[in-house]
Amino acid sequence: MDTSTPRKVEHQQTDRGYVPVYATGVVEQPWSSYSQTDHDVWNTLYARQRELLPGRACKEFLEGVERFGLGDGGIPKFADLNKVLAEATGWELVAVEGLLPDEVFFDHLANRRFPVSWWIRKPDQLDYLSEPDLFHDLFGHVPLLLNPVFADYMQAYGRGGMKAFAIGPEALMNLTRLYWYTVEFGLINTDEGMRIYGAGIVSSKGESIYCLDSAAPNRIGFKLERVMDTRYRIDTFQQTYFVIDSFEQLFEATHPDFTPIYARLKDSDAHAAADVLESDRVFTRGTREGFATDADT
Ligand code: HBI
Ligand code: FE
Repeated sequence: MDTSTPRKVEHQQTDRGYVPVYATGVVEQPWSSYSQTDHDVWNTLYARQRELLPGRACKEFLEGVERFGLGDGGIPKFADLNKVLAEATGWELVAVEGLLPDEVFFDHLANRRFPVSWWIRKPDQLDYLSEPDLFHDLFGHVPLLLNPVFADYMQAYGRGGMKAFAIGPEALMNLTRLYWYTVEFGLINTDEGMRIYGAGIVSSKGESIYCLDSAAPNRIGFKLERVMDTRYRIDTFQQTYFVIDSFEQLFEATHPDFTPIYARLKDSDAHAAADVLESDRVFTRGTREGFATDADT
């Protein structure tokens, strides 16, 4: 494990605003240095979401939370979680300082390593912070890595990211939108009804409620090119949620070569986050109540 002190290489405009980005960033989880306040923040956020998510999050996510024992009290040790994860799907958590350059991030995913920020937010940041912290990454992203199909999707996404990075910034933007509308803010249809699987939602109390209960946002059936060609917002709840029918559908969407798709999308004006198209499979057309009207990302 490269534990060299990560250098802040620059501040980078990312999908969470303008945040420091680290060259490599892989460090040891400094578990013994967490304060009681840090453990209390984890326990508070965990208890809040554990109370809220049954009936909202998909069962695969809730099963993952239980299998990891994320609620056993205090911040979990990555080494303990990695024993469970390695055996289940061959993934490994690596502790990082924070957001990584896209190509570094993709390389981790392509090699079944998931970067998890080692630090946790402060008590006065319970409801919003600009960068992904330990709770967002660990509670939000890691439970689904126990699901073999979703784990395969995440690796395929990383491989796709490496290719998109080599093609250029427009391809990368298309792929970042795919991550945003699935891994971060995705919904899934189940026999019990629409459920959440996106990490950005399950790690947020407000959006865990809003994404299913509010009449304001659209909920539209997932289609790869539609998602890749749709802008998003980083500063508000989502204006559109895309809904998959299964994780198999998501994984199969990554099978074709994306190069011709990038070529088709290169000259098209991306759709606004709130748009609904004639060709959309519309589950709910939002009222747009409270929507910001300034430009999307
Ligand atoms: N780095 N550590 C970390 N975690 C992320 O979620 C992350 C990242 N770098 C880039 C990135 N996400 C986004 O560009 C994704 O949309 C690819
Ligand atoms: Fe995330």
